[in-house]
Amino acid sequence: MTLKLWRHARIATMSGDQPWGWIERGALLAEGERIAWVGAERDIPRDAQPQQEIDLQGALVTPGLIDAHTHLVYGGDRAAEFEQRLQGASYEEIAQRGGGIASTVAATRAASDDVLFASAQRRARTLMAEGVTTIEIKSGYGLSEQHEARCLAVARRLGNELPLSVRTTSLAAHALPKEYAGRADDYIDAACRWLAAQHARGLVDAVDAFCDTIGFTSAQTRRIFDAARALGLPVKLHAEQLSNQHGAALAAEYGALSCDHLEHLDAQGIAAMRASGTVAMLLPGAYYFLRETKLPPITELRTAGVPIAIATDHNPGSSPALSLLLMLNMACTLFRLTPEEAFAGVTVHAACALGLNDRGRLAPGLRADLALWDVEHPRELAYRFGVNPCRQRIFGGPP
Ligand code: DI6
Ligand code: FE
Repeated sequence: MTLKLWRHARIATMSGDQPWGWIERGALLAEGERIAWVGAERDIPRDAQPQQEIDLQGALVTPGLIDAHTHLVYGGDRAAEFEQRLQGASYEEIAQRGGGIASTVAATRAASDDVLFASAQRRARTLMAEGVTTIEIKSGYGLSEQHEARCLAVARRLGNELPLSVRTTSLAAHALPKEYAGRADDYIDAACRWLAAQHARGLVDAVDAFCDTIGFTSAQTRRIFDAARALGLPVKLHAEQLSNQHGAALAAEYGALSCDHLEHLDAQGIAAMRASGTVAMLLPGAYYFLRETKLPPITELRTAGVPIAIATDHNPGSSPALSLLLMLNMACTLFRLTPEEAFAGVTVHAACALGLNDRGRLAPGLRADLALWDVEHPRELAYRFGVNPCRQRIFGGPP
Protein backbone atom coordinates (compact mmCIF):
# COMPACT_ATOMS: atom_id res chain seq x y z
CA MET A 1 0.00 0.00 0.00
CA THR A 2 1.29 3.46 -0.89
CA LEU A 3 2.47 5.54 2.05
CA LYS A 4 2.22 9.26 1.33
CA LEU A 5 3.33 12.18 3.48
CA TRP A 6 2.02 15.74 3.32
CA ARG A 7 4.08 18.16 5.39
CA HIS A 8 4.42 21.88 6.12
CA ALA A 9 0.64 22.16 6.52
CA ARG A 10 -1.64 24.04 8.86
CA ILE A 11 -4.11 21.38 9.95
CA ALA A 12 -7.64 21.65 11.36
CA THR A 13 -8.16 18.05 12.49
CA MET A 14 -11.56 18.81 14.12
CA SER A 15 -10.42 16.27 16.71
CA GLY A 16 -8.97 16.59 20.25
CA ASP A 17 -9.13 19.46 22.77
CA GLN A 18 -7.63 22.39 20.82
CA PRO A 19 -10.05 24.73 19.05
CA TRP A 20 -10.40 23.37 15.48
CA GLY A 21 -8.11 20.48 16.55
CA TRP A 22 -5.42 22.88 15.38
CA ILE A 23 -1.85 21.93 14.45
CA GLU A 24 0.22 24.95 13.43
CA ARG A 25 3.03 23.23 11.52
CA GLY A 26 1.66 19.81 10.83
CA ALA A 27 2.06 16.70 8.74
CA LEU A 28 -0.19 13.84 7.76
CA LEU A 29 0.66 10.32 6.63
CA ALA A 30 -1.81 8.24 4.64
CA GLU A 31 -1.48 4.54 3.98
CA GLY A 32 -3.82 3.38 1.24
CA GLU A 33 -7.14 5.03 1.90
CA ARG A 34 -6.63 5.54 5.63
CA ILE A 35 -4.80 8.10 7.74
CA ALA A 36 -1.78 6.42 9.33
CA TRP A 37 -0.59 9.36 11.40
CA VAL A 38 -1.25 13.08 11.89
CA GLY A 39 0.62 15.51 14.13
CA ALA A 40 3.29 18.17 14.41
CA GLU A 41 5.92 18.04 11.67
CA ARG A 42 8.73 17.66 14.20
CA ASP A 43 7.10 14.46 15.51
CA ILE A 44 6.85 12.56 12.19
CA PRO A 45 7.58 8.91 13.10
CA ARG A 46 11.24 8.24 12.31
CA ASP A 47 10.62 4.81 10.87
CA ALA A 48 8.04 6.09 8.35
CA GLN A 49 9.29 5.62 4.80
CA PRO A 50 6.80 7.33 2.53
CA GLN A 51 7.02 6.66 -1.20
CA GLN A 52 5.74 10.18 -1.83
CA GLU A 53 6.34 13.37 0.07
CA ILE A 54 4.60 16.69 -0.61
CA ASP A 55 5.52 20.10 0.81
CA LEU A 56 2.24 22.03 1.15
CA GLN A 57 4.02 25.34 1.84
CA GLY A 58 1.66 26.26 4.63
CA ALA A 59 -1.65 25.36 2.96
CA LEU A 60 -4.60 24.55 5.21
CA VAL A 61 -5.67 20.90 5.45
CA THR A 62 -9.10 19.93 6.76
CA PRO A 63 -11.28 16.85 6.63
CA GLY A 64 -13.11 16.55 3.31
CA LEU A 65 -16.49 18.26 3.63
CA ILE A 66 -19.72 16.31 4.09
CA ASP A 67 -23.04 17.51 2.69
CA ALA A 68 -25.38 15.36 4.77
CA HIS A 69 -28.75 16.51 3.38
CA THR A 70 -29.39 16.84 -0.35
CA HIS A 71 -32.13 16.04 -2.83
CA LEU A 72 -29.70 15.89 -5.74
CA VAL A 73 -31.58 13.62 -8.16
CA TYR A 74 -34.50 15.27 -9.97
CA GLY A 75 -35.66 16.52 -13.35
CA GLY A 76 -36.37 20.10 -14.41
CA ASP A 77 -36.12 23.23 -12.30
CA ARG A 78 -38.46 25.62 -10.48
CA ALA A 79 -37.21 29.02 -11.64
CA ALA A 80 -40.74 30.02 -12.73
CA GLU A 81 -42.03 29.21 -9.25
CA PHE A 82 -39.32 31.44 -7.85
CA GLU A 83 -40.80 34.28 -9.90
CA GLN A 84 -44.30 33.49 -8.58
CA ARG A 85 -43.03 33.63 -5.04
CA LEU A 86 -41.42 36.99 -5.74
CA GLN A 87 -44.87 38.20 -6.79
CA GLY A 88 -46.35 37.17 -3.47
CA ALA A 89 -47.37 33.48 -3.70
CA SER A 90 -46.17 31.45 -0.72
CA TYR A 91 -44.33 28.14 -0.90
CA GLU A 92 -47.31 26.40 0.73
CA GLU A 93 -49.84 28.02 -1.65
CA ILE A 94 -47.85 26.88 -4.68
CA ALA A 95 -47.71 23.35 -3.26
CA GLN A 96 -51.45 23.34 -2.56
CA ARG A 97 -52.14 24.40 -6.16
CA GLY A 98 -50.31 21.33 -7.44
CA GLY A 99 -47.03 23.10 -8.18
CA GLY A 100 -44.03 22.78 -5.92
CA ILE A 101 -42.80 19.25 -5.26
CA ALA A 102 -45.53 17.82 -7.57
CA SER A 103 -44.14 19.69 -10.57
CA THR A 104 -40.67 18.31 -9.93
CA VAL A 105 -42.18 14.81 -9.61
CA ALA A 106 -43.69 15.16 -13.10
CA ALA A 107 -40.37 16.36 -14.55
CA THR A 108 -38.45 13.58 -12.78
CA ARG A 109 -40.76 10.84 -14.03
CA ALA A 110 -40.48 12.20 -17.56
CA ALA A 111 -36.66 12.24 -17.54
CA SER A 112 -34.62 9.26 -18.73
CA ASP A 113 -32.18 7.52 -16.39
CA ASP A 114 -29.29 9.02 -18.31
CA VAL A 115 -30.64 12.57 -18.12
CA LEU A 116 -31.25 12.16 -14.38
CA PHE A 117 -27.77 10.79 -13.91
CA ALA A 118 -26.08 13.49 -15.99
CA SER A 119 -27.79 16.37 -14.17
CA ALA A 120 -27.11 14.86 -10.74
CA GLN A 121 -23.50 14.25 -11.72
CA ARG A 122 -23.03 17.91 -12.71
CA ARG A 123 -24.44 18.99 -9.35
CA ALA A 124 -22.25 16.53 -7.46
CA ARG A 125 -19.14 17.79 -9.27
CA THR A 126 -20.00 21.36 -8.32
CA LEU A 127 -20.16 20.35 -4.65
CA MET A 128 -16.93 18.35 -4.99
CA ALA A 129 -15.07 21.36 -6.39
CA GLU A 130 -15.41 22.91 -2.93
CA GLY A 131 -13.80 19.98 -1.14
CA VAL A 132 -16.86 17.78 -0.59
CA THR A 133 -15.98 14.07 -0.31
CA THR A 134 -19.22 12.60 1.10
CA ILE A 135 -22.84 13.44 0.29
CA GLU A 136 -26.22 12.14 1.24
CA ILE A 137 -28.84 11.92 -1.51
CA LYS A 138 -32.55 11.50 -0.87
CA SER A 139 -35.16 10.13 -3.21
CA GLY A 140 -38.56 11.81 -2.99
CA TYR A 141 -39.24 13.10 -6.50
CA GLY A 142 -40.31 9.75 -7.93
CA LEU A 143 -43.18 8.92 -5.54
CA SER A 144 -44.01 5.61 -7.24
CA GLU A 145 -42.38 2.23 -6.73
CA GLN A 146 -40.57 2.37 -10.06
CA HIS A 147 -39.49 6.00 -9.92
CA GLU A 148 -38.37 6.00 -6.29
CA ALA A 149 -36.17 2.96 -6.95
CA ARG A 150 -34.86 4.59 -10.12
CA CYS A 151 -33.79 7.76 -8.28
CA LEU A 152 -32.06 5.72 -5.56
CA ALA A 153 -30.29 3.67 -8.23
CA VAL A 154 -29.07 6.89 -9.91
CA ALA A 155 -27.69 8.03 -6.53
CA ARG A 156 -25.91 4.67 -6.04
CA ARG A 157 -24.46 4.91 -9.54
CA LEU A 158 -23.04 8.36 -8.73
CA GLY A 159 -21.23 6.84 -5.76
CA ASN A 160 -19.86 4.06 -7.98
CA GLU A 161 -18.69 6.30 -10.81
CA LEU A 162 -17.36 9.39 -9.02
CA PRO A 163 -14.57 9.71 -6.45
CA LEU A 164 -17.22 10.49 -3.85
CA SER A 165 -18.99 8.60 -1.04
CA VAL A 166 -22.75 8.64 -1.51
CA ARG A 167 -25.21 7.67 1.24
CA THR A 168 -28.75 7.12 0.02
CA THR A 169 -31.96 7.95 1.88
CA SER A 170 -35.41 6.79 0.90
CA LEU A 171 -37.87 9.70 1.12
CA ALA A 172 -41.00 8.31 -0.52
CA ALA A 173 -42.95 10.12 2.24
CA HIS A 174 -41.98 13.51 0.80
CA ALA A 175 -45.31 14.51 -0.76
CA LEU A 176 -48.55 12.80 -1.80
CA PRO A 177 -48.49 11.92 -5.52
CA LYS A 178 -51.65 12.81 -7.44
CA GLU A 179 -52.58 9.14 -8.03
CA TYR A 180 -53.17 8.91 -4.28
CA ALA A 181 -55.05 12.22 -3.82
CA GLY A 182 -57.24 11.90 -0.72
CA ARG A 183 -55.68 8.53 0.16
CA ALA A 184 -52.58 9.44 2.12
CA ASP A 185 -52.83 6.38 4.37
CA ASP A 186 -52.94 4.05 1.35
CA TYR A 187 -49.90 5.84 -0.01
CA ILE A 188 -48.02 5.27 3.23
CA ASP A 189 -48.93 1.55 3.08
CA ALA A 190 -47.49 1.42 -0.43
CA ALA A 191 -44.35 3.36 0.54
CA CYS A 192 -43.70 0.89 3.39
CA ARG A 193 -43.90 -2.02 0.92
CA TRP A 194 -41.56 -0.32 -1.55
CA LEU A 195 -39.03 0.19 1.20
CA ALA A 196 -38.59 -3.54 1.71
CA ALA A 197 -37.96 -4.02 -2.01
CA GLN A 198 -35.49 -1.09 -2.15
CA HIS A 199 -33.69 -2.49 0.85
CA ALA A 200 -33.47 -5.95 -0.70
CA ARG A 201 -31.74 -4.35 -3.73
CA GLY A 202 -29.23 -2.59 -1.47
CA LEU A 203 -30.51 0.84 -2.49
CA VAL A 204 -31.17 2.35 0.95
CA ASP A 205 -28.91 3.48 3.78
CA ALA A 206 -31.56 5.43 5.76
CA VAL A 207 -35.22 6.47 5.74
CA ASP A 208 -36.65 9.99 5.92
CA ALA A 209 -40.11 11.61 5.83
CA PHE A 210 -41.55 15.11 5.57
CA CYS A 211 -43.70 15.58 8.66
CA ASP A 212 -45.56 18.86 8.13
CA THR A 213 -48.90 20.37 7.11
CA ILE A 214 -48.04 19.99 3.41
CA GLY A 215 -46.33 16.64 4.05
CA PHE A 216 -47.43 13.78 6.29
CA THR A 217 -48.87 13.53 9.80
CA SER A 218 -46.93 12.24 12.75
CA ALA A 219 -49.06 9.06 12.76
CA GLN A 220 -48.10 8.43 9.11
CA THR A 221 -44.47 9.23 9.86
CA ARG A 222 -44.56 6.67 12.66
CA ARG A 223 -45.70 3.97 10.22
CA ILE A 224 -42.79 4.76 7.91
CA PHE A 225 -40.43 4.60 10.87
CA ASP A 226 -41.86 1.26 11.99
CA ALA A 227 -41.23 -0.14 8.51
CA ALA A 228 -37.66 1.18 8.61
CA ARG A 229 -37.09 -0.29 12.06
CA ALA A 230 -38.39 -3.69 10.95
CA LEU A 231 -35.71 -3.66 8.21
CA GLY A 232 -32.99 -2.43 10.60
CA LEU A 233 -32.65 0.90 8.76
CA PRO A 234 -31.86 4.14 10.62
CA VAL A 235 -34.26 7.07 10.33
CA LYS A 236 -34.10 10.87 10.08
CA LEU A 237 -36.83 13.45 9.65
CA HIS A 238 -37.73 16.74 7.95
CA ALA A 239 -39.15 18.09 11.18
CA GLU A 240 -40.58 21.39 12.39
CA GLN A 241 -39.74 23.22 9.14
CA LEU A 242 -42.96 25.13 8.44
CA SER A 243 -44.90 24.30 11.64
CA ASN A 244 -44.48 22.38 14.88
CA GLN A 245 -45.79 18.83 14.46
CA HIS A 246 -43.67 17.46 17.33
CA GLY A 247 -41.80 15.45 14.73
CA ALA A 248 -38.44 15.82 16.44
CA ALA A 249 -39.66 14.09 19.61
CA LEU A 250 -41.18 11.32 17.50
CA ALA A 251 -37.97 10.85 15.52
CA ALA A 252 -35.91 10.83 18.71
CA GLU A 253 -38.09 8.00 19.99
CA TYR A 254 -36.76 5.98 17.03
CA GLY A 255 -33.16 7.02 17.74
CA ALA A 256 -33.08 9.20 14.62
CA LEU A 257 -29.67 10.06 13.20
CA SER A 258 -30.80 13.65 12.59
CA CYS A 259 -33.78 15.96 12.63
CA ASP A 260 -33.57 18.51 9.86
CA HIS A 261 -34.73 22.15 9.42
CA LEU A 262 -36.13 22.65 12.98
CA GLU A 263 -37.19 26.30 12.73
CA HIS A 264 -40.28 25.50 14.86
CA LEU A 265 -38.57 23.10 17.28
CA ASP A 266 -39.70 23.40 20.93
CA ALA A 267 -38.07 22.63 24.29
CA GLN A 268 -39.53 19.12 24.45
CA GLY A 269 -38.14 18.33 21.03
CA ILE A 270 -34.70 19.56 22.07
CA ALA A 271 -34.76 17.46 25.25
CA ALA A 272 -35.80 14.37 23.29
CA MET A 273 -33.06 14.90 20.68
CA ARG A 274 -30.48 15.38 23.36
CA ALA A 275 -31.52 12.16 25.10
CA SER A 276 -31.35 10.15 21.88
CA GLY A 277 -28.10 11.69 20.60
CA THR A 278 -29.88 12.98 17.49
CA VAL A 279 -28.03 15.60 15.41
CA ALA A 280 -29.78 18.93 14.68
CA MET A 281 -29.35 19.48 10.93
CA LEU A 282 -29.75 23.18 10.14
CA LEU A 283 -30.38 24.23 6.56
CA PRO A 284 -29.70 27.95 6.12
CA GLY A 285 -30.19 27.79 2.33
CA ALA A 286 -33.88 26.87 2.70
CA TYR A 287 -34.36 29.40 5.52
CA TYR A 288 -32.89 32.10 3.27
CA PHE A 289 -34.58 31.12 0.01
CA LEU A 290 -38.06 30.82 1.57
CA ARG A 291 -37.41 34.09 3.41
CA GLU A 292 -38.29 32.47 6.73
CA THR A 293 -38.23 34.71 9.75
CA LYS A 294 -38.46 32.15 12.54
CA LEU A 295 -34.97 31.08 13.49
CA PRO A 296 -34.21 27.58 14.71
CA PRO A 297 -33.58 27.64 18.50
CA ILE A 298 -29.79 27.82 18.17
CA THR A 299 -28.99 29.03 21.67
CA GLU A 300 -31.14 26.33 23.26
CA LEU A 301 -29.62 23.61 21.06
CA ARG A 302 -26.14 24.82 21.95
CA THR A 303 -26.94 24.98 25.67
CA ALA A 304 -28.41 21.49 25.59
CA GLY A 305 -25.29 20.19 23.84
CA VAL A 306 -27.16 18.84 20.81
CA PRO A 307 -24.61 18.45 17.97
CA ILE A 308 -25.38 20.81 15.09
CA ALA A 309 -24.78 19.95 11.43
CA ILE A 310 -25.14 22.18 8.36
CA ALA A 311 -26.04 21.12 4.82
CA THR A 312 -27.13 22.59 1.49
CA ASP A 313 -30.54 20.81 1.37
CA HIS A 314 -29.94 21.13 -2.37
CA ASN A 315 -33.35 20.82 -4.08
CA PRO A 316 -35.09 22.74 -6.87
CA GLY A 317 -37.83 24.27 -4.70
CA SER A 318 -36.56 25.54 -1.37
CA SER A 319 -32.77 25.54 -1.70
CA PRO A 320 -31.19 25.45 -5.17
CA ALA A 321 -27.80 25.97 -3.51
CA LEU A 322 -24.74 24.01 -4.62
CA SER A 323 -22.16 25.55 -2.32
CA LEU A 324 -21.45 24.14 1.11
CA LEU A 325 -19.02 27.03 1.69
CA LEU A 326 -21.86 29.51 1.18
CA MET A 327 -23.87 27.53 3.76
CA LEU A 328 -21.00 28.01 6.23
CA ASN A 329 -21.23 31.75 5.76
CA MET A 330 -25.04 31.71 6.07
CA ALA A 331 -24.91 29.55 9.18
CA CYS A 332 -22.80 32.29 10.76
CA THR A 333 -24.58 35.38 9.42
CA LEU A 334 -28.17 34.11 9.63
CA PHE A 335 -27.97 31.62 12.51
CA ARG A 336 -25.10 33.22 14.48
CA LEU A 337 -23.05 30.05 14.67
CA THR A 338 -19.35 30.57 15.24
CA PRO A 339 -17.16 29.68 12.24
CA GLU A 340 -15.85 26.71 14.22
CA GLU A 341 -19.37 25.47 15.03
CA ALA A 342 -20.38 25.87 11.39
CA PHE A 343 -17.29 24.00 10.20
CA ALA A 344 -17.91 21.17 12.70
CA GLY A 345 -21.36 21.10 11.11
CA VAL A 346 -19.98 20.14 7.70
CA THR A 347 -17.36 17.72 9.04
CA VAL A 348 -17.54 15.90 12.37
CA HIS A 349 -21.24 16.46 13.10
CA ALA A 350 -22.25 15.86 9.50
CA ALA A 351 -20.56 12.44 9.75
CA CYS A 352 -22.59 11.69 12.91
CA ALA A 353 -25.76 12.71 11.06
CA LEU A 354 -24.97 9.97 8.53
CA GLY A 355 -24.06 7.43 11.20
CA LEU A 356 -20.46 7.34 9.92
CA ASN A 357 -17.61 7.25 12.44
CA ASP A 358 -14.77 6.78 9.96
CA ARG A 359 -14.62 10.37 8.65
CA GLY A 360 -15.30 14.02 9.46
CA ARG A 361 -12.11 14.30 11.55
CA LEU A 362 -8.43 13.74 10.85
CA ALA A 363 -7.14 10.98 13.11
CA PRO A 364 -5.30 7.66 12.63
CA GLY A 365 -7.47 4.90 11.19
CA LEU A 366 -10.02 7.25 9.64
CA ARG A 367 -10.50 7.73 5.92
CA ALA A 368 -7.94 9.98 4.25
CA ASP A 369 -10.62 12.27 2.80
CA LEU A 370 -8.97 15.68 2.79
CA ALA A 371 -9.51 19.18 1.49
CA LEU A 372 -6.52 21.45 0.86
CA TRP A 373 -7.20 25.19 0.92
CA ASP A 374 -5.35 28.35 -0.04
CA VAL A 375 -6.20 30.17 3.18
CA GLU A 376 -4.30 30.65 6.43
CA HIS A 377 -7.03 29.83 8.89
CA PRO A 378 -10.25 27.80 8.56
CA ARG A 379 -12.37 30.68 9.86
CA GLU A 380 -11.78 32.26 6.44
CA LEU A 381 -13.84 29.47 4.85
CA ALA A 382 -16.92 30.83 6.65
CA TYR A 383 -15.94 34.48 6.23
CA ARG A 384 -15.71 34.93 2.47
CA PHE A 385 -18.56 34.00 0.19
CA GLY A 386 -18.70 33.62 -3.56
CA VAL A 387 -15.10 32.43 -3.78
CA ASN A 388 -13.66 28.94 -3.79
CA PRO A 389 -10.22 28.64 -2.22
CA CYS A 390 -10.13 24.82 -2.52
CA ARG A 391 -6.71 23.87 -3.92
CA GLN A 392 -7.18 20.12 -3.98
CA ARG A 393 -9.47 17.37 -2.81
CA ILE A 394 -8.10 14.00 -1.74
CA PHE A 395 -10.60 11.14 -1.73
CA GLY A 396 -9.44 8.06 0.14
CA GLY A 397 -5.71 8.78 0.31
CA PRO A 398 -3.06 8.93 -2.46
CA PRO A 399 -2.61 10.27 -5.13
N1 DI6 B 1 -38.52 20.39 2.73
C1 DI6 B 1 -37.81 21.10 1.87
O1 DI6 B 1 -37.34 22.18 2.09
C2 DI6 B 1 -37.65 20.35 0.63
N2 DI6 B 1 -38.35 19.15 0.93
C3 DI6 B 1 -38.84 19.23 2.14
O2 DI6 B 1 -39.47 18.34 2.65
C4 DI6 B 1 -38.26 21.08 -0.51
C5 DI6 B 1 -38.60 20.22 -1.66
C6 DI6 B 1 -39.14 21.00 -2.84
O3 DI6 B 1 -39.73 22.08 -2.71
O4 DI6 B 1 -38.99 20.46 -3.96
FE1 FE C 1 -34.69 18.59 2.50
